[in-house]
Amino acid sequence: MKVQIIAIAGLIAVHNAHAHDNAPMSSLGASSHAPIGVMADHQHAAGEWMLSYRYMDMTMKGMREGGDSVTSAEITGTMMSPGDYMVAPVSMDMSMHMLGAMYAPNDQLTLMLMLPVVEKEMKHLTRMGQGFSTSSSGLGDISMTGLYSLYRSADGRHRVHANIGLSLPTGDIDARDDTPAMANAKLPYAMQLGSGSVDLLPGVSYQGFGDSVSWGGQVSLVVRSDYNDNDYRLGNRLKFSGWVARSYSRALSVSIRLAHEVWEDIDGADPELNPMMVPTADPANQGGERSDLSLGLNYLFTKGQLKGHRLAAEFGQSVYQHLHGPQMEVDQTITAGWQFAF
Ligand SMILES: [Cu+2]
Repeated sequence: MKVQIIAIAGLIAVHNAHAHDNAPMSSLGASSHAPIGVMADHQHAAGEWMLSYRYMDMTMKGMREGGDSVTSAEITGTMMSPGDYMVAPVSMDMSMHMLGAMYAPNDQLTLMLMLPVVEKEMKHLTRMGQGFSTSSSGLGDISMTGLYSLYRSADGRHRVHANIGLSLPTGDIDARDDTPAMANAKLPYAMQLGSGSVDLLPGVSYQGFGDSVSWGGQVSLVVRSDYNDNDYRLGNRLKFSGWVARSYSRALSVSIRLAHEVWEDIDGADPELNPMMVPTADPANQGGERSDLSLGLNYLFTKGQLKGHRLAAEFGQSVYQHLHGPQMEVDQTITAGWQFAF
Protein backbone atom coordinates (compact mmCIF):
# COMPACT_ATOMS: atom_id res chain seq x y z
CA MET A 1 0.00 0.00 0.00
CA LYS A 2 2.72 2.40 1.05
CA VAL A 3 4.71 1.57 -2.09
CA GLN A 4 1.65 2.26 -4.26
CA ILE A 5 1.11 5.66 -2.67
CA ILE A 6 4.72 6.57 -3.28
CA ALA A 7 4.43 5.34 -6.89
CA ILE A 8 1.30 7.41 -7.47
CA ALA A 9 2.90 10.45 -5.85
CA GLY A 10 5.89 9.90 -8.11
CA LEU A 11 3.68 9.75 -11.20
CA ILE A 12 1.93 12.96 -10.19
CA ALA A 13 5.32 14.65 -9.69
CA VAL A 14 6.47 13.51 -13.13
CA HIS A 15 3.16 14.61 -14.65
CA ASN A 16 3.46 18.04 -13.04
CA ALA A 17 6.99 18.43 -14.28
CA HIS A 18 5.79 17.76 -17.82
CA ALA A 19 2.88 20.18 -17.46
CA HIS A 20 5.54 22.94 -17.65
CA ASP A 21 6.62 21.84 -21.11
CA ASN A 22 5.23 24.62 -23.23
CA ALA A 23 4.58 27.03 -20.42
CA PRO A 24 5.58 30.67 -20.66
CA MET A 25 8.37 31.85 -18.36
CA SER A 26 5.98 33.19 -15.70
CA SER A 27 4.81 29.65 -14.95
CA LEU A 28 8.34 28.32 -14.56
CA GLY A 29 8.24 29.25 -10.93
CA ALA A 30 11.28 29.83 -8.78
CA SER A 31 13.80 28.97 -11.49
CA SER A 32 12.63 31.75 -13.85
CA HIS A 33 15.17 34.06 -12.20
CA ALA A 34 18.93 33.60 -12.05
CA PRO A 35 20.58 33.14 -8.64
CA ILE A 36 20.06 36.31 -6.52
CA GLY A 37 23.71 37.35 -6.87
CA VAL A 38 23.21 37.99 -10.60
CA MET A 39 21.84 41.42 -11.56
CA ALA A 40 19.85 42.25 -14.67
CA ASP A 41 19.35 38.56 -15.49
CA HIS A 42 15.69 38.61 -16.50
CA GLN A 43 13.19 40.75 -18.37
CA HIS A 44 9.56 41.39 -17.50
CA ALA A 45 6.37 41.24 -19.54
CA ALA A 46 4.87 44.53 -20.76
CA GLY A 47 3.40 46.59 -17.93
CA GLU A 48 4.97 44.48 -15.18
CA TRP A 49 6.80 46.02 -12.20
CA MET A 50 9.21 44.42 -9.80
CA LEU A 51 10.58 45.72 -6.52
CA SER A 52 13.55 44.13 -4.84
CA TYR A 53 15.80 44.35 -1.85
CA ARG A 54 19.17 42.66 -1.57
CA TYR A 55 21.57 42.40 1.30
CA MET A 56 25.10 41.63 0.20
CA ASP A 57 28.08 40.94 2.37
CA MET A 58 31.68 40.35 1.37
CA THR A 59 34.37 39.32 3.80
CA MET A 60 38.06 39.73 3.10
CA LYS A 61 40.83 38.47 5.30
CA GLY A 62 44.54 38.53 4.64
CA MET A 63 46.52 39.73 1.65
CA ARG A 64 47.79 38.23 -1.54
CA GLU A 65 50.49 39.04 -4.01
CA GLY A 66 49.87 37.14 -7.20
CA GLY A 67 48.49 33.81 -6.01
CA ASP A 68 50.47 33.74 -2.75
CA SER A 69 49.45 34.87 0.72
CA VAL A 70 51.42 37.71 2.30
CA THR A 71 51.43 38.24 6.07
CA SER A 72 51.02 41.66 7.64
CA ALA A 73 54.51 41.29 9.14
CA GLU A 74 55.94 40.93 5.62
CA ILE A 75 54.12 44.08 4.53
CA THR A 76 55.10 46.38 7.38
CA GLY A 77 58.33 44.74 8.54
CA THR A 78 59.58 45.90 11.94
CA MET A 79 61.21 49.08 13.24
CA MET A 80 64.62 47.36 12.83
CA SER A 81 63.94 46.18 9.27
CA PRO A 82 61.05 48.15 7.79
CA GLY A 83 58.91 46.67 5.02
CA ASP A 84 57.45 48.56 2.06
CA TYR A 85 54.47 50.01 3.95
CA MET A 86 53.78 51.56 7.36
CA VAL A 87 50.40 49.83 7.73
CA ALA A 88 48.98 46.44 6.69
CA PRO A 89 45.26 45.83 6.19
CA VAL A 90 44.18 42.74 8.13
CA SER A 91 40.54 42.27 7.24
CA MET A 92 37.67 44.06 5.59
CA ASP A 93 33.94 43.66 5.62
CA MET A 94 31.75 45.25 3.02
CA SER A 95 28.00 45.10 3.18
CA MET A 96 25.44 46.62 0.89
CA HIS A 97 21.73 47.21 1.02
CA MET A 98 20.48 47.35 -2.54
CA LEU A 99 17.02 48.59 -3.44
CA GLY A 100 15.91 47.78 -6.96
CA ALA A 101 12.98 48.57 -9.21
CA MET A 102 12.21 47.08 -12.62
CA TYR A 103 9.52 48.11 -15.08
CA ALA A 104 8.78 46.86 -18.59
CA PRO A 105 7.18 49.48 -20.87
CA ASN A 106 6.88 46.71 -23.50
CA ASP A 107 7.94 43.11 -24.05
CA GLN A 108 11.20 44.11 -25.73
CA LEU A 109 12.52 46.47 -23.07
CA THR A 110 12.79 46.27 -19.28
CA LEU A 111 14.13 49.23 -17.29
CA MET A 112 15.99 48.75 -14.03
CA LEU A 113 17.03 51.17 -11.31
CA MET A 114 19.43 50.19 -8.51
CA LEU A 115 20.08 52.18 -5.37
CA PRO A 116 22.87 50.87 -3.12
CA VAL A 117 23.68 51.87 0.45
CA VAL A 118 27.17 50.74 1.39
CA GLU A 119 28.91 50.04 4.71
CA LYS A 120 32.62 49.28 4.89
CA GLU A 121 34.96 48.49 7.72
CA MET A 122 38.68 47.75 7.54
CA LYS A 123 40.99 46.55 10.28
CA HIS A 124 44.72 47.28 10.19
CA LEU A 125 47.99 46.65 11.97
CA THR A 126 50.79 49.24 12.06
CA ARG A 127 54.53 48.54 11.95
CA MET A 128 54.56 49.28 15.70
CA GLY A 129 52.00 46.50 16.17
CA GLN A 130 49.08 48.81 16.90
CA GLY A 131 45.64 47.74 15.64
CA PHE A 132 43.02 50.19 14.40
CA SER A 133 39.96 50.17 12.20
CA THR A 134 38.32 52.66 9.86
CA SER A 135 34.81 52.70 8.48
CA SER A 136 32.71 54.46 5.89
CA SER A 137 29.06 54.28 4.95
CA GLY A 138 26.45 55.96 2.82
CA LEU A 139 24.85 56.01 -0.60
CA GLY A 140 26.79 54.16 -3.33
CA ASP A 141 26.59 54.67 -7.09
CA ILE A 142 23.02 54.61 -8.44
CA SER A 143 22.64 52.74 -11.73
CA MET A 144 20.04 52.70 -14.48
CA THR A 145 19.99 49.84 -16.95
CA GLY A 146 17.93 48.95 -19.98
CA LEU A 147 17.48 45.24 -20.74
CA TYR A 148 16.70 44.83 -24.42
CA SER A 149 15.55 41.52 -25.88
CA LEU A 150 17.84 40.19 -28.62
CA TYR A 151 16.44 36.69 -29.11
CA ARG A 152 13.63 34.49 -27.89
CA SER A 153 13.07 31.01 -29.22
CA ALA A 154 9.50 30.22 -30.34
CA ASP A 155 8.94 27.92 -27.34
CA GLY A 156 10.32 30.54 -24.92
CA ARG A 157 13.02 28.18 -23.71
CA HIS A 158 15.97 30.27 -24.84
CA ARG A 159 16.24 33.99 -24.19
CA VAL A 160 19.02 36.48 -24.81
CA HIS A 161 19.00 40.14 -23.89
CA ALA A 162 21.47 43.00 -23.97
CA ASN A 163 22.10 45.11 -20.89
CA ILE A 164 22.94 48.76 -21.44
CA GLY A 165 23.49 50.55 -18.16
CA LEU A 166 24.82 53.74 -16.72
CA SER A 167 26.27 54.10 -13.23
CA LEU A 168 26.15 57.63 -11.79
CA PRO A 169 28.79 59.04 -9.41
CA THR A 170 26.44 59.43 -6.45
CA GLY A 171 28.76 57.57 -4.02
CA ASP A 172 31.20 59.56 -1.90
CA ILE A 173 34.87 59.49 -2.97
CA ASP A 174 35.98 61.73 -0.09
CA ALA A 175 35.16 59.44 2.84
CA ARG A 176 37.38 60.09 5.87
CA ASP A 177 38.06 58.61 9.25
CA ASP A 178 40.63 58.84 12.03
CA THR A 179 43.85 56.79 11.86
CA PRO A 180 46.80 56.69 14.32
CA ALA A 181 48.81 58.81 11.84
CA MET A 182 46.18 61.46 11.20
CA ALA A 183 42.76 62.58 12.40
CA ASN A 184 40.09 62.72 9.70
CA ALA A 185 42.38 61.12 7.09
CA LYS A 186 41.25 60.46 3.51
CA LEU A 187 40.42 56.75 3.29
CA PRO A 188 42.06 54.54 0.63
CA TYR A 189 40.39 53.61 -2.66
CA ALA A 190 38.67 50.42 -1.49
CA MET A 191 37.02 52.26 1.40
CA GLN A 192 35.39 54.88 -0.82
CA LEU A 193 31.70 54.46 -1.61
CA GLY A 194 31.65 55.20 -5.32
CA SER A 195 33.83 55.36 -8.42
CA GLY A 196 33.49 59.12 -8.83
CA SER A 197 32.96 58.64 -12.56
CA VAL A 198 30.07 57.96 -14.89
CA ASP A 199 30.49 54.27 -15.74
CA LEU A 200 29.01 52.34 -18.64
CA LEU A 201 27.54 48.92 -17.80
CA PRO A 202 27.19 46.89 -20.99
CA GLY A 203 26.45 43.18 -20.95
CA VAL A 204 24.70 40.21 -22.50
CA SER A 205 22.55 37.71 -20.59
CA TYR A 206 21.24 34.32 -21.64
CA GLN A 207 18.67 32.09 -19.93
CA GLY A 208 17.64 28.59 -20.90
CA PHE A 209 14.76 26.55 -19.49
CA GLY A 210 14.28 22.80 -19.44
CA ASP A 211 11.58 20.86 -17.62
CA SER A 212 13.07 20.95 -14.15
CA VAL A 213 16.48 22.41 -14.90
CA SER A 214 17.30 25.95 -15.96
CA TRP A 215 20.63 27.50 -16.82
CA GLY A 216 22.11 30.76 -17.95
CA GLY A 217 25.12 32.93 -18.45
CA GLN A 218 26.02 36.57 -18.33
CA VAL A 219 28.97 38.65 -19.51
CA SER A 220 29.09 42.13 -18.03
CA LEU A 221 31.50 45.05 -18.09
CA VAL A 222 32.06 48.14 -16.01
CA VAL A 223 33.73 50.75 -18.21
CA ARG A 224 34.92 53.92 -16.48
CA SER A 225 34.25 56.83 -18.80
CA ASP A 226 36.69 59.31 -17.26
CA TYR A 227 38.92 60.36 -14.38
CA ASN A 228 37.04 61.53 -11.32
CA ASP A 229 37.41 64.79 -9.37
CA ASN A 230 40.19 63.23 -7.29
CA ASP A 231 42.40 62.66 -10.36
CA TYR A 232 42.08 58.90 -10.67
CA ARG A 233 40.04 56.39 -12.59
CA LEU A 234 39.12 53.01 -11.12
CA GLY A 235 40.01 49.99 -13.27
CA ASN A 236 37.49 48.57 -15.74
CA ARG A 237 35.90 45.28 -14.74
CA LEU A 238 34.87 42.24 -16.77
CA LYS A 239 32.72 39.49 -15.32
CA PHE A 240 31.50 36.12 -16.59
CA SER A 241 28.87 34.18 -14.72
CA GLY A 242 27.36 30.80 -15.56
CA TRP A 243 24.77 28.90 -13.55
CA VAL A 244 22.54 25.83 -13.46
CA ALA A 245 19.40 25.58 -11.31
CA ARG A 246 17.29 22.56 -10.48
CA SER A 247 13.62 22.94 -9.56
CA TYR A 248 12.20 20.71 -6.87
CA SER A 249 8.74 22.23 -7.22
CA ARG A 250 7.29 25.37 -8.75
CA ALA A 251 8.21 27.08 -5.48
CA LEU A 252 11.74 25.89 -4.85
CA SER A 253 14.92 25.75 -6.85
CA VAL A 254 18.57 25.37 -5.94
CA SER A 255 21.45 26.65 -8.02
CA ILE A 256 25.16 26.43 -8.51
CA ARG A 257 27.09 29.24 -10.17
CA LEU A 258 30.66 29.84 -11.24
CA ALA A 259 31.78 33.43 -11.76
CA HIS A 260 35.07 34.84 -12.93
CA GLU A 261 35.95 38.51 -12.66
CA VAL A 262 38.94 40.48 -13.94
CA TRP A 263 39.63 44.08 -12.94
CA GLU A 264 42.37 46.57 -13.72
CA ASP A 265 44.62 48.74 -11.58
CA ILE A 266 43.75 52.34 -10.85
CA ASP A 267 44.91 54.99 -13.32
CA GLY A 268 46.16 58.22 -11.78
CA ALA A 269 46.15 58.76 -8.02
CA ASP A 270 44.28 60.67 -5.34
CA PRO A 271 46.84 63.35 -4.31
CA GLU A 272 45.66 63.09 -0.69
CA LEU A 273 46.65 59.42 -0.42
CA ASN A 274 50.21 58.35 0.35
CA PRO A 275 50.95 55.12 -1.56
CA MET A 276 53.84 54.32 0.85
CA MET A 277 51.49 54.30 3.84
CA VAL A 278 49.35 51.24 3.13
CA PRO A 279 48.96 48.86 0.13
CA THR A 280 45.29 49.89 -0.30
CA ALA A 281 46.43 53.47 -1.05
CA ASP A 282 48.76 52.31 -3.83
CA PRO A 283 47.07 52.59 -7.29
CA ALA A 284 49.27 49.75 -8.62
CA ASN A 285 47.93 47.27 -6.02
CA GLN A 286 44.35 47.22 -7.24
CA GLY A 287 43.99 44.92 -10.26
CA GLY A 288 43.45 41.19 -10.27
CA GLU A 289 41.17 38.32 -11.05
CA ARG A 290 39.04 35.98 -9.01
CA SER A 291 36.70 33.01 -9.43
CA ASP A 292 33.80 32.39 -7.07
CA LEU A 293 31.70 29.27 -6.70
CA SER A 294 28.24 29.94 -5.28
CA LEU A 295 25.34 27.83 -4.06
CA GLY A 296 21.89 29.38 -4.17
CA LEU A 297 18.32 28.88 -3.03
CA ASN A 298 15.28 30.47 -4.67
CA TYR A 299 11.84 30.29 -3.12
CA LEU A 300 8.70 31.61 -4.81
CA PHE A 301 5.44 31.84 -2.88
CA THR A 302 2.91 30.27 -5.25
CA LYS A 303 -0.24 30.63 -3.17
CA GLY A 304 -1.77 32.53 -0.29
CA GLN A 305 -1.30 36.17 0.60
CA LEU A 306 2.41 36.17 -0.27
CA LYS A 307 1.83 34.80 -3.80
CA GLY A 308 4.36 36.33 -6.19
CA HIS A 309 6.88 37.16 -3.48
CA ARG A 310 10.27 35.60 -3.87
CA LEU A 311 13.00 34.97 -1.32
CA ALA A 312 16.48 33.94 -2.35
CA ALA A 313 19.97 33.54 -0.98
CA GLU A 314 23.34 32.74 -2.42
CA PHE A 315 26.56 31.79 -0.64
CA GLY A 316 29.81 32.23 -2.53
CA GLN A 317 33.31 31.05 -1.82
CA SER A 318 36.29 32.30 -3.78
CA VAL A 319 38.11 29.37 -5.39
CA TYR A 320 40.83 31.19 -7.32
CA GLN A 321 42.51 34.56 -6.87
CA HIS A 322 45.43 36.24 -8.56
CA LEU A 323 45.98 39.80 -7.37
CA HIS A 324 48.30 42.69 -8.16
CA GLY A 325 49.40 43.05 -4.62
CA PRO A 326 49.73 43.03 -1.85
CA GLN A 327 45.94 43.33 -2.03
CA MET A 328 43.16 42.08 0.25
CA GLU A 329 41.74 38.72 -0.80
CA VAL A 330 38.03 37.96 -0.87
CA ASP A 331 36.92 34.94 1.13
CA GLN A 332 33.12 34.68 1.24
CA THR A 333 30.20 36.52 -0.30
CA ILE A 334 26.59 36.27 0.83
CA THR A 335 23.60 37.68 -0.98
CA ALA A 336 20.07 37.43 0.40
CA GLY A 337 17.11 39.08 -1.19
CA TRP A 338 13.43 39.64 -1.65
CA GLN A 339 11.72 40.28 -4.98
CA PHE A 340 8.11 41.00 -5.77
CA ALA A 341 6.65 41.36 -9.27
CA PHE A 342 3.19 42.79 -9.95
CU1 LIG B 1 12.71 41.65 -12.16
